[in-house]
Amino acid sequence: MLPTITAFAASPDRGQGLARDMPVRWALEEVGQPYAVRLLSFDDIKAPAHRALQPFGQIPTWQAGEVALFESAAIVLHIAQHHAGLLPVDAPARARAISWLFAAVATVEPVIVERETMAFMEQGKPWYTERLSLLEQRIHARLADLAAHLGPRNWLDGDFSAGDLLMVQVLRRLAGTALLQAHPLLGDYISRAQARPAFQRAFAAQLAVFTAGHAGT
Ligand code: GTB
Repeated sequence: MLPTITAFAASPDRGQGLARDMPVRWALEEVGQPYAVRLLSFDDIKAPAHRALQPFGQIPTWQAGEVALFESAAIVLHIAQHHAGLLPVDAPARARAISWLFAAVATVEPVIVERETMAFMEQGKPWYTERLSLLEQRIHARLADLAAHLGPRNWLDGDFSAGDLLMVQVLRRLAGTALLQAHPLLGDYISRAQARPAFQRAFAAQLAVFTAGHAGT
């Protein structure tokens, strides 16, 4: 059964692999599972047909047979649980890898997204500079703890896992910022992950959507 995912027909990330179909594509590539993509407009994602799959009117979704899922991390976990390659077989190590998956989206990502949202929505407000600085201090604290854990390891816990995939995807949102440059171990970690052939195939696939949408412009 070929799974079908949804992605933006015209992604606001302009092909940088930051929209949330990217971790799903990457996970599918890691496990060698071919997939189909249904491209949607902003109007499509807010229409009732899509909301039946994704109650918040967002991408991505994942469908295979009777299983329909939303939330990128839940989709990555589902893929990892049903295919070899993204979770250890050993039960304690598997549970730890799942903890890292949740750490990525529940502990590291929220403050990064809060900073992005604030920078977008609150520019010019009297509190802007002070609040930005506070958020950046919180991000630094998370990154410092993550870098301290990573130390000389290649990956968060043993082999590359779904936890690394989501953690790297979260950290990629900070690409090019001083926040990330202050933690070179994390930059190296991202580079190692981005060198994986599965990452490169997923990145190329979502970039091809952007490029096709802008052909001749
Ligand atoms: N928690 C959900 C998940 O992980 O699946 C969040 C899904 C989500 O935020 N989807 C976004 C969406 O559909 C697209 S990816 N938004 C429409 C809406 O909410 O109305 C978010 C995204 C887009 C662009 C960048 N970027 O340019 O860096 C990063 C992330």
